[in-house]
Amino acid sequence: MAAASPMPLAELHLHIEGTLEPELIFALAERNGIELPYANLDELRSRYEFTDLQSFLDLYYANMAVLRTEQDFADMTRAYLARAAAAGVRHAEIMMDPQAHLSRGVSLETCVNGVASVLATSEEEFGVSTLLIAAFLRDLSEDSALEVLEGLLAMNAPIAGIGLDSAEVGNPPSKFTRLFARAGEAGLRKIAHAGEEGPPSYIVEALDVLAVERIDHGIRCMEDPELVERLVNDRVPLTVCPLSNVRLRAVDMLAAHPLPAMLAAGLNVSVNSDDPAYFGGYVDSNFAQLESVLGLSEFDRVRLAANSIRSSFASEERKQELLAELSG
Ligand code: ES4
Ligand code: ZN
Repeated sequence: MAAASPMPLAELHLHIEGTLEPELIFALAERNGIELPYANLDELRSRYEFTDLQSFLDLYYANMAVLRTEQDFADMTRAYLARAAAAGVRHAEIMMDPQAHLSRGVSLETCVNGVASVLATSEEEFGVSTLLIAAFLRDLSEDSALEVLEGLLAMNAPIAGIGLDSAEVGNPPSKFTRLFARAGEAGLRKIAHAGEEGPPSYIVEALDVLAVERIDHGIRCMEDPELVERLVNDRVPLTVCPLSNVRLRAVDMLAAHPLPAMLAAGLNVSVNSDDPAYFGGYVDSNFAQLESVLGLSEFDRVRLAANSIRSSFASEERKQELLAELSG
């Protein structure tokens, strides 16, 4: 008997550089003549134990050294789409970190075109409609972000929106007021990581100062009942990443994850994989572990999938198509 086809959903919180699997890191290092500081796969895998967000970011940025050519970015993107399609992902809004490549001497054209060339045919090739989101590193300056955004606009990069990621604490949303205003003028969608390690006030700032439409993570909203009420009333989407939160110790263990409380509060939450090559699994593994550890019901799973589709930036037509598939 064939395996049941997975539930259709949208993945809204995914860093393409976080899909770089250890095997591909070794293959690209070999192809590009790059010497890795690990003798073998097991030695690399032994580094995947994180104590907080920064300890992960250090390895995440270091491993990007193997991404040199358009082909490298394209191969990474193709591998993600194949894996995501198997997990039930039918629409993906994919973040990339251009500044993490520019700082290594890789041009905007190389990194953006490498990813975008594969996204252009993702629906035909993988059955996954896609959008590209340029994320900016909040531990760098706003001027750096503005310069890169202008570069993306000048090259007519096929981006649907901008995001804000990297080291959160000490880098509040208000640091990027001009960046988000400029993105708005350019007609781009706006999202930001907030309330992952940072306090609930960063979520408020992202909404009030940056006018974001969606919050990445947002789990720390649960510490502020007034904020929860606002997020529920305004149906603000929160793209939650359970395995990421456990691996980066934002929560102690999956059994203690706030997702069930967030659902019970009526928040518009979805389940996403964040950096699946680093956190122990793609979106299907996130769901499987939620089911086994938290006893997530069929009702909640369908609600989470519907939330992901409705909270996406896909066309109304595509949303209806996927919602019909979900209920069919
Ligand atoms: C990230 Cl989990 C997470 N948080 C913040 N920034 C990131 N970049 C890649 N993954
Ligand atoms: Zn993230």
